[in-house]
Amino acid sequence: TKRSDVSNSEYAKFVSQEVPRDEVSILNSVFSHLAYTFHKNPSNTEAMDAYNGIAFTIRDRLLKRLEDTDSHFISINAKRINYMSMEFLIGRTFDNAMLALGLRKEYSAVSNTLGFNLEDLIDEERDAALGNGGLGRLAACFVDSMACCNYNGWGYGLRYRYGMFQQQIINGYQVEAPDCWMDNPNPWEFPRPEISYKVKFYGNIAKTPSTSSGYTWENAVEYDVMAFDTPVPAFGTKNVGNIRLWSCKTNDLFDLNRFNAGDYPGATGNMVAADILTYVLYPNDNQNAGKELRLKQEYMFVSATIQDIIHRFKLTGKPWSEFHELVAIQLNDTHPTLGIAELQRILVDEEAMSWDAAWDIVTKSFAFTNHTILPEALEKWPVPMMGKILPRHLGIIFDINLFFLQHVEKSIPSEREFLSRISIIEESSPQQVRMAYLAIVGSHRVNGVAQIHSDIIKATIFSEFVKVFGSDKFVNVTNGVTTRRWVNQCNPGLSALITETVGDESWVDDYPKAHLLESRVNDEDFRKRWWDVKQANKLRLATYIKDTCGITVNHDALFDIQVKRIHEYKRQLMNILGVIHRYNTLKKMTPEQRQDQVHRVIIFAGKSASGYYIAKLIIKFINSVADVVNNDKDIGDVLKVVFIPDYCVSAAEVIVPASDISQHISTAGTEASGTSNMKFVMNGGLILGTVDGANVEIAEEVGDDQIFMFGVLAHEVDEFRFNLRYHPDPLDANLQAVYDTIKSGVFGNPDEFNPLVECSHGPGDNYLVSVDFASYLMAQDAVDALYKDRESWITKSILCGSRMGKFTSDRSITDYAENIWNIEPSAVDA
Ligand code: CJB
Repeated sequence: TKRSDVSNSEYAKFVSQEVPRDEVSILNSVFSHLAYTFHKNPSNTEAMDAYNGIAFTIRDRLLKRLEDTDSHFISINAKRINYMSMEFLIGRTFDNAMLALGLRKEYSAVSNTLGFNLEDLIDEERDAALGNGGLGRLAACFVDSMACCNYNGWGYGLRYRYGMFQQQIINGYQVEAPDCWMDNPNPWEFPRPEISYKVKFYGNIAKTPSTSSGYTWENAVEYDVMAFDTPVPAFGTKNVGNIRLWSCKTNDLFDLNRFNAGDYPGATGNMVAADILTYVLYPNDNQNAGKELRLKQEYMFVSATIQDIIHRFKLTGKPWSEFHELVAIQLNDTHPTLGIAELQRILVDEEAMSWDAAWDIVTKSFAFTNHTILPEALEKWPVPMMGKILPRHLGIIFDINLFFLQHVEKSIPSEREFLSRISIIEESSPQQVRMAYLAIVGSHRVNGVAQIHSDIIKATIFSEFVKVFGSDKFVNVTNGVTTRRWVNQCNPGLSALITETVGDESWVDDYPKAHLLESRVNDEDFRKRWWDVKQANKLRLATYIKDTCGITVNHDALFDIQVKRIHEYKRQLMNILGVIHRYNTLKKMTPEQRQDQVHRVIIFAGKSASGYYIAKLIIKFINSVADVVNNDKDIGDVLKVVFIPDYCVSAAEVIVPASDISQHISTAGTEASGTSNMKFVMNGGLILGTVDGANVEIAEEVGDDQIFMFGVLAHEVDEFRFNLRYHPDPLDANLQAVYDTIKSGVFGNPDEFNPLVECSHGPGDNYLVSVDFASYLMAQDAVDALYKDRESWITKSILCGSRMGKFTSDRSITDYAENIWNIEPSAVDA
């Protein structure tokens, strides 16, 4: 008998055992980790140790499921989705994992036995904040849904040593501090040193007629890149997902010669250079900074990922012609677009394939998701920079472009102008590689993230490509959010109500079932409990606000929330100008009249990119207004303004369930989708929004009359911008009064805030704040009026909450699977 046969059969016996689920076994496994992983016993176990000890037992379970899932999909030769994203905004994993495993109660009892409250242990976990905002959170929701829906899907990304910066508010200003999230042990990842690839930069291209492609990439600098796997717990199935994150290895980079010569810092020079590659997440949302280090990060990420995909494919023993039947690669925005050139390079340079055969494989495998039309976000890389760092890829991109333009010339008689408009290479000085164009040309499908956005990209930024490729290549997949985290985990009160109504927990992975709530809209007892759940969530948020900002707010007031990245197009500025209008109006009233008004707490949170001057000034302005309003004795509890610092996933889990109204007020046509709008409504909050992104589809689902919509429409925006520039209307009197208040100096030095005045009216008002201001205030009045009528408010809240079935990310993933990936689900147990 060969040794491997014996151990294989013993191993098969071992893994086929179920891991015990009773409290005593769980406690013993926790003791084992405390003692042998962390060198602790119950008497010297602190909260952090207890969290780690428990989390490592969950990790064991997840790893077993990951192993089972992997073996299952390998055994059936399943196609795999490779979701490539530079960002995964995961947040915390602990609570989510316990719920997914169905062991929360047991773990709660085990925590008590150790002398801790489970809720406190949950707060010990640091967020994995490897993303900026919506795009990164979408990727995390999608990996959750791929696993829960039993698809063979993996996320691929980068393991940043420092995630999204921590935001402190000092004297009202945003101050950034590093997010050292790796300082503590991370139970949710495990290193895979054996999975490592070489990634090359720089060097030159030699013509080598002896090789199949005729080119060799020489004299490059090489780094080793290594995998870390993060299993993704899935609810209602034994499948688990995986996010494979890459990090640079530094072990071979120590320079012994310099070390022996006494140059100790010099000896580590290469190690530092390698490490820096994955040091930091660029904190830009909807903005492209164009930095060389970012280009290197992107390439390191795509090169390791494509090599890993090819490695796995080769293990199947299938011919290259079947590659696209086993591999789907989804580009989450343009950041991983170099993957197209990388796969083409490997196929023609290293696998000796003809250009056309390789290109056929590439275009059948890749698909591309666009998330924005903002010009400043569309990635372009200067040709000289790319030529220096990735000389072979630049050559390949030029060839892709040449063949593409030749094809266009042949198929549609075109003028030079047309060709230069659709060229992947922009003829500027210096020339630039337009990454979105490369992504379109190299993919078989391109999708926007909400219907209005998909329509807009076809009609505007990509319209020429619709002429070339036809309309069918461009599809819509409306975003969604995972109901596991965004209802079940973050809102236990609501979750219990839905479970009771549906009869079991099946709604958690079949969210359309929440429509059953509607049948209880006239049930008095149910209505009262619905209201009480909201009040309890508001109390929880009020406590969080007290703890983080020191401000006392009354949870009986209407909670009006706008939390998202701070960006001009999202118009937090319009919100705070509206707050000043409210303040002015209240000041003019008698104390009795004031007390009669709807009491409001206006809550903001969100980070600004560190180099974004106007967004940072908006944060300071909100805090300056808050200082005045909150300390005005005349105003008291009638109006409070709060800026919660350091918005992140775990903060959102407290904030989202507590809204009465949330604001999604981007200039029409600018917000591709939005996903927090979905989360708020699922949690029984109403929305005040513009006719933009997914607001439009939410209105379709819940009913136009259920949500508060206002503002100009997307197709009117250009004309309004033109008029602001050349034929401005007189300024709205309310807005003028708001400016007068700012200029009076009540909120501090008016000169400091003058740039905000200038960019909210006249020719500087690119996002049409002055145009929408009057209709915004009217919509706010309608919100007040309805809130006074509590019964109507509760009715709307129930109806909206029950009609959100469409917006689960399970539906989005099923759309991708059916319309883009051509892939079937398969459960491990089946
Ligand atoms: N988005 O978060 C980002 N970052 C970007 O750089 C570009 C777009 C957002 O993506 C979300 C997911 O698709 C959208 O819901 C959101 O509208 C968009 O701004």
